[in-house]
Amino acid sequence: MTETLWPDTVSVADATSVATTLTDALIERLLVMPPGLEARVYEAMRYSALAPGKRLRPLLVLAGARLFGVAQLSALQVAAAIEMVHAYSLIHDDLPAMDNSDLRRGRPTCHKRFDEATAVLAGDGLLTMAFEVLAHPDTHGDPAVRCELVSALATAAGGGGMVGGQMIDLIAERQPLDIAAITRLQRMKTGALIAFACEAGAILGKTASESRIALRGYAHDLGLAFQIADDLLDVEGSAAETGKPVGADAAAGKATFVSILGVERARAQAGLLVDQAVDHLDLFEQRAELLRQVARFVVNRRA
Ligand code: GRG
Repeated sequence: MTETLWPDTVSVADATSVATTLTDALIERLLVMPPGLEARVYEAMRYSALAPGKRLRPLLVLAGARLFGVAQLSALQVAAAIEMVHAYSLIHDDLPAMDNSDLRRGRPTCHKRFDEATAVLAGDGLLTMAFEVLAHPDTHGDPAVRCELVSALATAAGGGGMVGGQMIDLIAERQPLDIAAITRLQRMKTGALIAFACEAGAILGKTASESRIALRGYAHDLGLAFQIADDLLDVEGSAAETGKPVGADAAAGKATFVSILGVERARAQAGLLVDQAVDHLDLFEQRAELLRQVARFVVNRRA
């Protein structure tokens, strides 16, 4: 059971360390290198999915699953699947056709380390494998639960979620967006996947709607706070801290929360969102302390 992963009073750093070790071990196992020529795409998938990132989404899955006493393997399967989708999105986002970025997670991007075609395939491979993992009986004994997870992740990652948000983000380079449009874009681009991570434990635990609504509210505010923090890092952070180029949004002339609100108001808004996120967790009492700490970590992070 996930209860044994860490005590209620665990720090974000210690829980992240556990989440990273266990999720990466499972991804290593799922992405075992085949003997044939297709091994190259597996090498690229492993290169990106196992690169040092924060593993925020796996941490949210495990922390949420723990609230409902979900089996550890079930939660880890979902953690691995969502990190695969996240890694795919970063690989494709870095391609010359999109952000054309050379640095990710402190390393050369996938297309720089391999080549563009391999990077496209590595992203495709990770995206499709995520659904193979969710559909596997190890994820849950009940096929209806597996089906719900597949559907929820597809909705979060697809045209009405991350992919749609990325489309609007590309359009935003040539067309100014107001704050409402930027909020919608970010809720789709980054918020939807974070929301899936927060709700997955409730799906696995076949939980009553009140808990799910609370987690959805938490995720809604957390996702936006996360994005504002990301915008602030793009202005105030360094490549050494974030492991990716900074200043990219301003260079592309893209409107962000920070360019519209200014640094101080954006920071204040992120703080308000975190307070709101935390308020949604009251019904879980002390058991949600880690999720409260994660929300505070998200806005104070330097990477
Ligand atoms: C290509 C379909 C497609 C989507 C790309 C997520 C995304 C959409 C692009 C990433 C660009 C970006 C910097 C978005 C801002 C928020 C974000 C997702 C940052 C990266 O996530 P972290 O900070 O990364 O959790 P690590 O490396 O720590 O996992």
